[in-house]
Order: sequence, then C-alpha cells, then structure tokens
Amino acid sequence: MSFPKGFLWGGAVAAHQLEGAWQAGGKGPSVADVMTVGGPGVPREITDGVLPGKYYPNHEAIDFYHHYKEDIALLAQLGFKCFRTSIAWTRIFPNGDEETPNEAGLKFYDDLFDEMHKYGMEPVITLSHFEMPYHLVTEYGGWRSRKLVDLFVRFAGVCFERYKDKVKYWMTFNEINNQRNLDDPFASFTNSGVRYEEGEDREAVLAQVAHHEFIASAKAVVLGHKINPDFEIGCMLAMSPVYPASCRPLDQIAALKEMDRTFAFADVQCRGHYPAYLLREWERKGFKLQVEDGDMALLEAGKVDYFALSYYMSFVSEYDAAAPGARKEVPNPYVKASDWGWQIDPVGLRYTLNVLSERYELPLMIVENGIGLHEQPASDGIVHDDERIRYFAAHIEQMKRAVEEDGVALMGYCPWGPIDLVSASTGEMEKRYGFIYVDKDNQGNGTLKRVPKKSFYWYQHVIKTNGEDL
Ligand code: BGP
Repeated sequence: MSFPKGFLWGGAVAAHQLEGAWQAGGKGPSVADVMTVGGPGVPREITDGVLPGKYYPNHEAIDFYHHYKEDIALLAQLGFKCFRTSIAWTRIFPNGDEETPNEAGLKFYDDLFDEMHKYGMEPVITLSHFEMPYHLVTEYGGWRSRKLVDLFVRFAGVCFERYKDKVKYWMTFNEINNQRNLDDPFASFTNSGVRYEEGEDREAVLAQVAHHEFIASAKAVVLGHKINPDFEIGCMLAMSPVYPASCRPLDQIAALKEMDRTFAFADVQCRGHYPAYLLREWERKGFKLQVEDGDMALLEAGKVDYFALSYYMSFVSEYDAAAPGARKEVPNPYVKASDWGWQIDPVGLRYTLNVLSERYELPLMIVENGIGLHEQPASDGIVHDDERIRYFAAHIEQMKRAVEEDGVALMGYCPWGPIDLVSASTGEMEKRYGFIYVDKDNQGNGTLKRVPKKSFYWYQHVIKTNGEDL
C-alpha cells in the first residue's frame, strides 16, 4: 500500500490552452488571445489587440470547446478520478468589468462539469490560469490597479455560487510566483496583465501587483468558504528547488535566498502574513506598498486549505562575488535537460514535497508535472513515447517514496496536458505533453484528430493499480 484510497489521479489543463472558440458564446478576448506563436529562440509577441495577418494559436487551440465530450470520454477511459481545468474569465465576464455575467459562458462550464461527473471525475478548478480579460489590461493596467481585486472577487463569487454543488476543489491563481523573473515580460503579462514602461522599477511594480493578488485571493477564499464551507480552496505555485552549487557557505546562502523568492508567495497564502525577509527587502529597496486598512487581517483570514504545486525542474545557484545577492544560475551536472532546457530531476520532486510538507503542514496536490517533447506518429499511426513513460515512472516513484517513507500528505497527481495543447511559454503545438496526440502543427494546420499514444495505456494501468505498478 502506498497511495491512499481515493487518491486523485488525473491530469491538468488550462482553458486558454485548449478550449479555442475564442469568440464563441459571447467570450471576450483575453491576454492569451493577443499573443502570437513563438518558436526556438523566438519569443511570443504580445500585440496591441488582435491584429490582422498574425497567427494566434490560442484562438482555436485544440477546439476543446466543441470536442469536450469526446475528450472527457477519452480521459475517462484513462481512468481519471479528477480533471484540473480553469474557467476562462472572459467567458463569464467578457470585458471583466460588466455588472452581470454572461449566461452562455456559465452554461458551458455547467455542461462540462456535468460531463465529468457522468464519469465520476472530480473537477479541480483554477479561477485564473494565465487568463484575464484583455480589456482589464487596456483599461486599468491589469493587476497594477486595486480595482482588479473587486472585479476578480466578483468573478470568483459568481463561479462559487453557480458551481457550488459541482465543484469542491478550487485554486485562486495559477503560479503567480512565476512572474518574479523580471527579465521575462511575458510572465508578468500572462499572470497579471502587466506591461512594463520604459525605465520603471519592475520589481516595485510587481510587489504592488502581488499585494493586490494576495488580497484578491484571500477575499476569494473567505467568500468561497461562506458560500460552501466544504470547499477546499488552494494556492497554486510553481515549485522548483534551488540547490546550492557547493557546500561553500556563500553558495548555501545564495540558494537559500533564491528559494525565499519562491517561498514568499507561499508564505503569504499559506501562513497568512508577509515573511520578515520580504518586508525587510522591500524596505531596503525603498518600495512604498499601497496597503489599505484591514489588508493584513484579510491575509490571515484568507489562508488556503491546501497547497497545489507544479513541478517540472530544479535549479542550481552559485554565489556571485561580482553581484552578491543577484541570481546566478549554473547547470546541474547530475541531471539532464529537456529539448527546451528544463532540467529533469525526479528526486527533486521528493525533495520539494518534503520541504513544502514540513514548512506549511498542509495537504499537497501536484497539479502539474510533465515533459514537453517533439513527437510524430510512427508508421502504425501511434506515438511511441517511451521517453514520457520513463519520465513519469521516475517521478511517480519519487512521489511514492515521499508518501510512503516520508509521510507527506498528498491528495492527488495531475500531470500537465494529458491531451496535447498549446504551450504557454512558446505558443507551439509541437511542444507536446499529452497521453493523447492531437493532429495540429505550429502554424495551425491539422485535422484535430485525437489519437492515444503509447503512454496512454501505461498511465491507464498506473491509475488502475493505484500507482503500484509503474
Ligand atoms: C506551467 C503553466 C502551464 C503550462 C506548463 C508547461 O507553468 O502553468 O500553463 O503551460 O507550465 O509550460 P509550457 O506550456 O510553456 O511548456
């Protein structure tokens, strides 16, 4: 016996990366709808609105909006006990600041959740997964504005009310700790609708943005519990351990400080207050956070019920004498990297689960993990993705040790992108994560036909044996 009975085996996606139908049923444009496709060495372009002559991969994605019955049936065949997806804010409030929600959008998710329940599949729902109305960017500057707090909480409240008998597991935001990479304007745009101005202090902007998101998340948690006390509402953060490059004490401090940057978000959402190290850093840098009366009490009241994490890779930090305190990443000689340079480290997953479990003493749920691969069906029409099988077997093995040997309370496991979908960072279709192949390429050509890969049958067996047989 390793995984508990009722362990939530499943998979995870995000609305904008698979639904397509970007204008169906009155949906408004989201931040994902103004991003073009990237490629090797070419970042996605963020355009000012939707421009003619450009290709926007999220507009159609894999057209899950029209294929969801077929897709849910396939996931049910895999044996999914749960399925993580997000609600596209722009289906419910097309511009984000309307007074009343859009019924056609609400109805779509009603139907989708009913379809999941038909197969005994528990919906696990993210409210904001790299997804917000583009109108909120042009009108308010995204999460720079405190106004977004109320708009988000209204959106959350409408969803909680409407789906209170259909959804038990919620997450407020996806990976808001991702935007801490200040050199990556893409991360802050997708997470928070922030466009930097020339010469502004990006870190100061993000501190304020994060505060607004923390308050919005806490308010949503409080409201959700009021609407249905049985709701389990979690944070969702990207967790990548940062190892010190050596046992040199200065390397240890460099790695510790780098980890703090990741933990800061979790500390606020799980412990209900700002950690001392972050407040001191902001003070030293002269940031003047705009805080309203009652904000700190709200953070305390809006602590999350569980910790959902994504885990893809680990990093290594080295002390940099030329720029002490700055991030200096070095490669890890003990692990290999994927084609996209993500360092593959199964043992790092066990390490991460242990650290989180000890630090927060909350149940954990892995809501993303996986490997992006270049793939094509072989002459028999099947993708023989042995590399993916090896990847998952190694990660599930470490997850099992965390549960069995280390006593980690783990609720479930949802690999990323069980069906091929649009990559968030590059917009490519051909960075494939799925157990199910979808016939579509980076330029949008293809039949959209779904075909199970070899890993489909492997994961099906893993679920059937509750992870015993890898
Ligand atoms: C996470 C995001 C997902 C997803 C995944 C894989 O950070 O939450 O939305 O896309 O990473 O990343 P990518 O699609 O860039 O390969």
